[in-house]
Amino acid sequence: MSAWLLGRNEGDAQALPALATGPSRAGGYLPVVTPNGTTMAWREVDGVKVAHLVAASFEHEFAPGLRAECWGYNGGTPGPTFEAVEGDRVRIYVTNRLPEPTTVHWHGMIIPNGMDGVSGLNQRPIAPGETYMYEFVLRYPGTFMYHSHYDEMTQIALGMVGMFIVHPRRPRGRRVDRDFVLMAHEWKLNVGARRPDPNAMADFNVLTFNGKAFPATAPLVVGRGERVRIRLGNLGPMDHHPIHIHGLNFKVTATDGGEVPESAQRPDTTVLVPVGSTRVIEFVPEEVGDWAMHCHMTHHVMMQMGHGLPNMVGARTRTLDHRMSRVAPEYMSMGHTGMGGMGEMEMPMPPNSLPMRGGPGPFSYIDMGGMFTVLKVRDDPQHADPNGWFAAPAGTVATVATREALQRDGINPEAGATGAPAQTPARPETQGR
Ligand SMILES: [Cu+2]
Repeated sequence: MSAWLLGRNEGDAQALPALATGPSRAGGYLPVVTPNGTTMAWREVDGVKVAHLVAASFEHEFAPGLRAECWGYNGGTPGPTFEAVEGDRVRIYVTNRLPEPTTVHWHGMIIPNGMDGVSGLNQRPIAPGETYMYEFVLRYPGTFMYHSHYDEMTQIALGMVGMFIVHPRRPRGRRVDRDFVLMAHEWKLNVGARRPDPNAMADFNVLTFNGKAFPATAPLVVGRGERVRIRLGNLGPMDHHPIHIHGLNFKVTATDGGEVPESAQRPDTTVLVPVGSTRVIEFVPEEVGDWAMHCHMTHHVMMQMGHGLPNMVGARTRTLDHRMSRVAPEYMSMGHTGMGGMGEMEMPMPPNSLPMRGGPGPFSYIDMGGMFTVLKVRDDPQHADPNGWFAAPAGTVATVATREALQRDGINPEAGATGAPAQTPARPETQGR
């Protein structure tokens, strides 16, 4: 990575790039962090920032135990995050090592038409083995993306996506202390399959942030009182993702179309990130802890096994289990009391598959997986262990109600919600009588 990439907002002139000639570079910028990902390295040639993208197939790990042959850039999906400054001239070489042609489109950028990358419309597709050159000036700052624009259904579904951040030449708006890039994606990977299915139009079963499904998503560690920016992007095939963060509220400060005027920013706790869009959110967390950050679509915090199951909730399974035991002694009906806890069961799994959800947590199994990560707000983020859990002060964790507390507050667990005796006692049908 070039030294100038380390320039920060503090205006440290020593950290500035050699080609920083204009006064506007004097501010430098705070580099973005792409959890589980990488930042593209530039080479400077006569004042132009030069980079090389290689489109190829590679083996990608969504989470330990789940791998697939994906397509992407420089061995990653998403590809490396581009990061540059408004006004920069960039020259990006694209080598195609895929078995079919490809192109790269610079999503949201206003550049000469012939650089826009739409196969057939703006250029001839890049044949396998060829290297093309894109060159343009980054006229506007913002949070943009890049992706294939040839055989989009296949290539985007297989992972040909990435983010492109352009910092303003003259820093403006409120300075942030943390700046993250998170790209949502969705995949259809049949249990035991080696490749994601690009023909899927629904029923995606692996949901990812920056190519990883929880528990493989790296947590975001931030400080209490810090101003945090998260640049969300979505180039999944079909689904919009309502991204929700616990323990704080944020404002959408920009999209891939530009900045949102302050007068139009409203507080929110969930932001919908439509396919083909970026949403930039900013917030200042005031409460320390481990806060969930996830897509709020319940099927997007599931893994492969959580889909396509028969509805067993409330089923009386005793007879079924008895009959099945004659042909399959190991057989055990599941899901008739609800599906919580399924992810943590020690069950034999088919090769290359993950249970329906989840990962280990500090109290018990966390039964969300997929598009889920943890925002770790700490008083001392510099020294926080990213893998460590929040140590909650005594008396601040929900726990079982004591008899004394129940009596003190006049709560009768046997009574209905209104305090009147319950009309229907808990039904024993789930016991399979
Ligand atoms: Cu979602």
